[in-house]
Amino acid sequence: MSTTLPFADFLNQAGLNRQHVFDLAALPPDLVAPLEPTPHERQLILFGHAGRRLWECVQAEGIHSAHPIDDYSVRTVQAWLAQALPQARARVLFPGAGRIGLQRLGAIAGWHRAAPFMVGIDSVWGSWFAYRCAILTDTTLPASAPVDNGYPCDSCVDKPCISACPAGALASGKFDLPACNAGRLAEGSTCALGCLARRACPVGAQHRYEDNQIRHSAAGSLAAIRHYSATGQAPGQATRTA
Ligand code: B12
Ligand code: SF4
Ligand code: SF4
Repeated sequence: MSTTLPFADFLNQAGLNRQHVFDLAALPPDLVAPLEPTPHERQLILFGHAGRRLWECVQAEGIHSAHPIDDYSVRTVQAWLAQALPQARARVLFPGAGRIGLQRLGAIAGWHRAAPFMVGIDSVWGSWFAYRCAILTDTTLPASAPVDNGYPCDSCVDKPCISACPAGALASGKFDLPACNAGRLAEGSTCALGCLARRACPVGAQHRYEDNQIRHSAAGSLAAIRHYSATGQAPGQATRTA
C-alpha cells in the first residue's frame, strides 16, 4: 500500500487503498495516445481498491444509482483532490467512455499479473482488487515506484482454480473467453453471478469480497456478455466489472 500521495490516509480509509502516480512521459506512447492528453496534463494517477473496505463504504452511503461503486469512487477522488491538491487541474479518464487498458497500467505499477482466469492476482490480496478511477493531472508529484507483492500462481501446485471452472475455460492452459462466456450464459449456470475459479483460489481468501459485492460486480459483466451475444459487438470499455 506504499504511496507517494499526500493525504493518502483519506483514500485508504475510504477503501481506495491502492494508488499509483505515473509520469505520462515515462509510459508507452501507444498507451498514452488514446488518452489524448493536453499539453498541461503531465501525470496519470490510478486509484484501486483491494479487499472489502470499499464496498463497506459504498454500502454505508447507500446504493442510490445504477453504478454505485463508480459514483462513490469518483466522488471520493474529487473530495481527496479538493483537500490534497486544491490547485491541481484534473480530468477523470475512468470511469468514462474512453478506452484505457487498466490491467496494462496495473502491470507497470506492479499490481497486475494475470491469474489463469485473467483477473490480476498477487500474493497479498489474491485476486480481490480492481481499478476504480484514473485521472490525468497537471501535477509534478513524485512518480510511484512499482510494488512487488509476489505472484502466487507459479508456485501453486494444485491450481484449484482450474478444476473449479465448470466450463473448463482454464483447462487448456490458455484462458478460453468464448467458453467462459458460454458457460455463464448457459441455463442453470453456477457461475453466472460469481466466478467459481476466482472463488476457489486460496490466496488472499480473507480479502474475498462479500457475496453481495461479488453478485453486484458479476451482474455487470454478465450484462455485457448478454449484450455481446445479442449484438455481436465486443464488450466495450464501458463495461463496469470489478
Ligand atoms: C471488456 C472487459 C471484460 C469482458 C471481457 C474481457 C476481454 N478482454 O475481452 C468481460 C465482460 C467478459 C469481463 C469479465 C470480467 N471482468 Co473485465 N473488464 C473488461 C474491461 C472493461 C476492458 C478489457 C479490455 O478489453 N481492455 C483492453 C486492453 C487493450 O487492455 P489491457 O489492459 O491491455 O488488456 C488486458 C485485458 O484485456 C486482459 N484480458 C484478456 N482477456 C481477458 C478476459 C477476461 C475475462 C479478463 C477479466 C481480462 C482479460 O488481458 C490484457 C493484458 O493484460 C476491463 C477494464 C479496462 N478498462 O481495462 C475490465 C477488467 C479487466 N475486468 C475485471 C474483472 C474483475 C472482471 C470479472 C471478474 C467481473 C466479474 N465480477 O464478473 C469478469 C471475469 C470473469 C472471468 N474470468 O471469468 C477487472 C480486473 C481487475 C483485476 N484485478 O485485474 C477490470 C480491470 C475492471 C476493473 N475496473 O478493475 N471483463
Ligand atoms: S489457485 Fe493457484 S493458480 Fe489458481 S489463481 Fe490461485 S494461486 Fe493462481
Ligand atoms: S466465470 Fe465461470 S466459466 Fe468463466 S472462468 Fe469463472 S468459473 Fe469459469
